[in-house]
Amino acid sequence: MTAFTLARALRAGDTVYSSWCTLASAVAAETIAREGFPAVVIDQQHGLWDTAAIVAAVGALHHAGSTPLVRVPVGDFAFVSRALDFGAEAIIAPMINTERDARQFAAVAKYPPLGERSWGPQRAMALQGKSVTTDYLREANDGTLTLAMIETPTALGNVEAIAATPGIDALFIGPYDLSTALSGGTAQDVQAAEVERAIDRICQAATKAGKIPGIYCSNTERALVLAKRGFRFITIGSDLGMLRDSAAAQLKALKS
Ligand code: 3PY
Ligand code: MG
Repeated sequence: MTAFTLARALRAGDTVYSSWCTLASAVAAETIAREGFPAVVIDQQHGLWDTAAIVAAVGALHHAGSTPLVRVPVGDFAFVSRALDFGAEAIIAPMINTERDARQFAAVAKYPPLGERSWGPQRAMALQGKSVTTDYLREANDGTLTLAMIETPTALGNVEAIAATPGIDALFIGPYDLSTALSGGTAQDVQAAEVERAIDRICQAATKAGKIPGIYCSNTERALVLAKRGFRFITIGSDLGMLRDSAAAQLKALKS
């Protein structure tokens, strides 16, 4: 049973590698978790998830002993509290460009006095085996995580203010949007020099503010490199990518 274990590990300074799911399949997410991933992101921004599938996947991940995170669509602050109520223990919010965006995000994710999250975590409490409301209330602000995505030049310019915002626990880099924007829409090179400089700058800003630096990676080699550069919450690939790569490898082997 995961009772705020991701937040505890990251706040203690651990490095955590997470999987990432887009396929709207609770069974696929659970299968990945049962291989031992301590955390799995349910991507509602670009993934195929509807609400019922998210509820099922959050439950399945808890039962598999892995922490469910949800990435909400851009600006969908109402879904932040809903996903936490469903039992997600961390929320990734894309395109957090300003301190105002960061404050709005923190407000819906954290209970008073830090924010104004509305009360109603019955499903989250059930998944954690909690029956006393004040037990959840006392632990939730620290036990759940807000990851603000830094993935535009505007966000880069405001990164220190976003990192300093109370209630924001982590900065999470979207390297593909960042490289698209920094190249003026001409490239998707997440290792271009200016992207690499931005990545290190964001990592430093998070660390300096006492926040967790996080980033999306497309493969394990890159994940290990970025862990050495200071990142502590690192997501790798996606369920769709794993399926495609595995099918391609099988077909290649059959033809050779
Ligand atoms: C990006 O690279 O822009 C992302 O949002 C990663 O999912
Ligand atoms: Mg993005």
